[in-house]
Amino acid sequence: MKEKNLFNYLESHNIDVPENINLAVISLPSLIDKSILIQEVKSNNRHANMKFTFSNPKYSGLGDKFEWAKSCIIISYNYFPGSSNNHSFRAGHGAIALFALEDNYKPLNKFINELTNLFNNEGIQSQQFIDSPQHYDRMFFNSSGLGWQGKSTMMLSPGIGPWQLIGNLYTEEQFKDTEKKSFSCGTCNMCQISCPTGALDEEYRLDSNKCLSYWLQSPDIIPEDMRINIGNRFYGCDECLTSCPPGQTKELNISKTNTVDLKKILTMSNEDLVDKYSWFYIPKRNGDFLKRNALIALANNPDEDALKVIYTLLKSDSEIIRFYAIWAIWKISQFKDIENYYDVDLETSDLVKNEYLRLIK
Ligand code: B12
Ligand code: SF4
Ligand code: SF4
Repeated sequence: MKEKNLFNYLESHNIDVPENINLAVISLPSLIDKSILIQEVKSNNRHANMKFTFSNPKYSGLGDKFEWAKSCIIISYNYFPGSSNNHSFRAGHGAIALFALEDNYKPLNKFINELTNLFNNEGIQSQQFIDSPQHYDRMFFNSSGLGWQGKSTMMLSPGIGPWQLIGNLYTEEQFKDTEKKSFSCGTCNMCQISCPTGALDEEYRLDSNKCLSYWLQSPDIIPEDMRINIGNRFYGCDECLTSCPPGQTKELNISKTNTVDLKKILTMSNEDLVDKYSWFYIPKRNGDFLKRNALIALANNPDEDALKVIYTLLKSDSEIIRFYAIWAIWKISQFKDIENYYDVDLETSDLVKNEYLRLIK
C-alpha cells in the first residue's frame, strides 16, 4: 500500500493544524520498547511509588501495541510559545507551574479528537493516548524527528524547548515517516544545576523521590527538607524548564500571572477548590491536599496576615490541615503564641500530636 503524506492528507480533509501544534509520524512496527527502562526506574524505587505508567510497564512501555496499527502520529502542543521565566514572588502568593495555569490538555485533546473523528468517518481504526497510565507519551518523540530527550528527561524541540505536552494517535492508515533529525543537549547542564533538590543529579534520569513536582501531588507526608525546598510553589515545579536554553526563545513581558493568593485558597471549601482546579492531579480529589500545598507555600512566603488565617485552621476537622498548620506556624513564628490557639492535650490524632511535640522541642 502506498504511504500517504500526513500533511497533504489533513489538508485534503480540510483539517487545519493550529499554530501551536506540531506533528510527526513514525511508521509501525517500530521495534521501540521502553518497558525495561520504565521497569528499571520502578525497581530502583526512583518512581516514588507512583502508579501511572509504572503500574504495568510491559504494556505502557510497548511501542508496537496494536497489530492493526501502521503508523503513530505524535502530537505536541506548545502551551507557552516564546516563554521565559514568569515567577512572581509577592508575599502571601504561591506559584503554579505554567503547564497547569489553565487546562492546557484541552487544545491537545481537541485536536486529537478531531483526527480521531476523521479516521472514524473514513472507517479507519485508531487509538489515542494522552497522559494515560496505559502509554508512555514520550515513546516516539525522539525517533519521529520532533526533538530529543533532554538531561531533565523533558522532550525538547528547537524553538520550543520543553514547553510542550505530548499525545499519541495510533492509526491503521499508512503515513510516510517524517524526517529524522539528530539533536542533543551537548555540554549544557543548566537543568541539573538549577534543580533545587538534586533530583536530576544523574543526567537523563529523574529521582522522583526528590522532585518537588512529585511531592506537590503526593498523598504522603512531605519530608521537612522538601517542604522547605517547595518554596512558594503551590502546584508543579518549572525550575528545570525555565533554566533550559532551548526554551528561552524570547524575552516576554507576560501579563498572565502564575500566582495565587494562598490565604484565599485556605478559606475556600474543598469542593470549590477541586472544582476550580479540575485539571490538576489531586490525590483522591481531596481538596485538603491543595490546602496542604498552600500552607507550605504560605509558611515559606508569608505576608503579615498569614498567621491569623493559619491559627483558625488549628480547629480544622482534617488531620492533614492541622498537621501542616502546626508546621507553618512553627516555620513563621517559632511557636511564639501557639498555646493561645491550640491545646495539644485535646489532639485526637497521633500524627499531629507527634509533629507538634517534635517541633516544640
Ligand atoms: C509519572 C510522570 C511524572 C512524574 C515522574 C516524571 C518522570 N520524568 O518520569 C512527576 C510527577 C515527577 C512528573 C513531573 C513532571 N511532568 Co510528568 N508525567 C509523568 C507520566 C504520567 C509518566 C512518565 C513516565 O513514564 N516516566 C518513566 C520514566 C522511565 O521515563 P523517563 O524519565 O522519560 O525515562 C527515560 C529516560 O530516563 C531515558 N534515558 C535513560 N538513560 C538515558 C541516557 C541517555 C543518553 C538518554 C538520551 C536517555 C536516557 O530513557 C527512559 C525512557 O525513554 C507522563 C505521561 C505519560 N503517560 O507518559 C507525564 C509527562 C512526562 N509529564 C509531563 C510534564 C509537563 C511534567 C512537568 C514538567 C510538570 C511540572 N511543571 O511540574 C514535571 C517535569 C519533571 C521532570 N523533570 O520530569 C509531560 C512532559 C512533556 C515533555 N515535553 O517531555 C508528560 C509527557 C505528560 C504529557 N502527556 O505531556 N511527571
Ligand atoms: S520539576 Fe523541579 S524538583 Fe523536579 S526535577 Fe525539575 S527542577 Fe527538579
Ligand atoms: S537545560 Fe540544557 S541539559 Fe537540561 S534539558 Fe535543557 S538543554 Fe538539555
